[in-house]
Amino acid sequence: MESRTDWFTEQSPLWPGRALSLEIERMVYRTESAFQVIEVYDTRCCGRMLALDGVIQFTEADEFAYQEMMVHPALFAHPGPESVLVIGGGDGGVLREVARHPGVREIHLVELDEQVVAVCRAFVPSMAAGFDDPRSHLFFMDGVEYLASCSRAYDVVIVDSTDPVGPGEALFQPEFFAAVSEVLEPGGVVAMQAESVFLHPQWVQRILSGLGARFSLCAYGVILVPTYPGGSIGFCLASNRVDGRIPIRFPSEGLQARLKYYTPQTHRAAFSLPAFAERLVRESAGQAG
Ligand code: SPM
Repeated sequence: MESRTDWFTEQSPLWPGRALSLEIERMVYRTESAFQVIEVYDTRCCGRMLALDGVIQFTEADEFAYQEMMVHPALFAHPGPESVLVIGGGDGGVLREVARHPGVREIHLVELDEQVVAVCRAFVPSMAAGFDDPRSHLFFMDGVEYLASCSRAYDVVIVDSTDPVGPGEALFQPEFFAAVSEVLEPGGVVAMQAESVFLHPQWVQRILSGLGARFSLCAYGVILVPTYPGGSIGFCLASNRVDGRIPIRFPSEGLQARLKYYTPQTHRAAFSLPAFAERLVRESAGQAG
């Protein structure tokens, strides 16, 4: 008897010669926005999944790892963040985590593609919870343009980008890092999606030296995410005053009980790197400026 199985296979020029495949139960939704192909699937092993231009952005099974670590290390390393800017992050996951911080008074999210927000609101309510928080304000525009016209500063800026091909490319340029530094309070912290040190060390180097040219403290950490290629992704914390590797505030008991990845221990541990990665970070710091 013949049985037919459908698989979603993720391929990208950023990781040539390898692919990640997930078995699909059904396609939930597919559309082509002005910027990209947006697809939502139900997978056999990892719940609902969002892909943009064929690249997995999250699955329900492990999205908490990325969202929590893109947010909580930056916010718990800062003495008292009240204003947060999220660039990208149209699926809402990062916003959801920021909204868990009672001390944060305003959260601005700048997303290029309004359709990503609409699709996640409609099909992935677990990710979209933060959109309805009264502290959240959404701006549908290019992040680079938003920064150019921005006349205020934020305590924390989080760059939750896609990969540096397609619409996300502009968010990995030196001009973008400079613009981010202009909208950050002097004691502020930047958290940036910083790719995999195993898969594309050249991009990691570029991000670190680019941020290093603007910020005196720049740290690279690793997040375990089984449904990203290579099973992990990096993030960078940059600041002129704050050492992002060290939590100086801690989740309340209630918040900690709801978190699935972040603890003060995983915060510190994320920055304990394998030797080759440590060397890469050191070399990148040497190239900054
Ligand atoms: N809020 C979730 C959005 C995810 N943004 C990052 C997606 C990166 C996908 N590619 C991973 C490639 C691994 N180097």
